[in-house]
Amino acid sequence: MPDKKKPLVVVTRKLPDAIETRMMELFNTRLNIDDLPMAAAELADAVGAAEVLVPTVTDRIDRAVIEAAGPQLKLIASFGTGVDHIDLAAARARGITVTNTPGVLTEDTADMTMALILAVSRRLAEGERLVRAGTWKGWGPTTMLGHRIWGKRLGIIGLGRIGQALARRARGFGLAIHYHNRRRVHPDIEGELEATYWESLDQMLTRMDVISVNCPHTPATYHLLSARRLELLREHCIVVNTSRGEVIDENALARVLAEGRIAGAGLDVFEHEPAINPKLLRLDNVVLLPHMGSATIEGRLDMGEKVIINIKTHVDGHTPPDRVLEQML
Ligand code: 8YV
Repeated sequence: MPDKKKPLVVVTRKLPDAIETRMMELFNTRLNIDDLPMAAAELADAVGAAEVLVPTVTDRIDRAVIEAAGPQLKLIASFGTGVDHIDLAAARARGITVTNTPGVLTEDTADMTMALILAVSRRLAEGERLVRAGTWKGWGPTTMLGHRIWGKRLGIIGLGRIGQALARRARGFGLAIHYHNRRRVHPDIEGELEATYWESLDQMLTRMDVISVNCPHTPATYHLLSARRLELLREHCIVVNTSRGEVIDENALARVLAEGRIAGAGLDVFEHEPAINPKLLRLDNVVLLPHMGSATIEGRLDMGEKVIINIKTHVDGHTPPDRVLEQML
């Protein structure tokens, strides 16, 4: 018999065992052991019964799904930091609280961003493909030459938690930090990072050697790196993105890369995941990763712990620590 006092929690994807076990102990938890992403009809079914829904980035929790929810659905406790897959306004209108898992994937995502900067500049993926293809003819003085990053300029779009963690790493690699943000960060942070602020994104783009996208995807940042802005980049510039594919006009990016108007790109996220723009697949100067910026065992456990704390505090009648409000974005 399910315990009446425990809320029904529906989890849409397979989470780490330790997290699922704890959720089973604390709540009436419905797991998705097979890990097959739920179709829209299954999501509608889930919100028809659940008191708490635990979705991930792969679930589109749009207005239609939220309108299918029964009055018992009170909390969407997302497993992840980005919330662009959830219609926050629709949730608010129905009195549904939304939470996420910020902070715990900052360092891992910053590591992956740095790895992409290095991989593209020093042609890591190309070199690996050469060795594995068995076509490597041995060392040569002019073969596989990349570009030095020491002494170059890194322009960070979005100097939030992940952007700052990237900046700290990048300084160790000799990169000068520049950034564009909606709001200028506190002078202490600017001082620590020796960061130069650009109110005008256009102005920053024309001057950088590396551009990293670290802002969330919101209506205001959709195609922020538009075709026009990509044209502003210098020929030797590389672009990396570990945030959301939608922040870059992916077609335009593929075009400037193919035409050699910029030097390369490192992408962990895509506009239509898991579909990859076929034009990108044909390019050697692009490193493509399957959205694994936060994919560490430690990070996933921390994310799960945050989900549990958010659910537990909400169920106990308190404001969950990671409540997301539209005005925060
Ligand atoms: C997560 C992410 O793994 O948290 C985010 O915003 O992009 C990812 O790194 C994913 O969202 C899990 O739902």
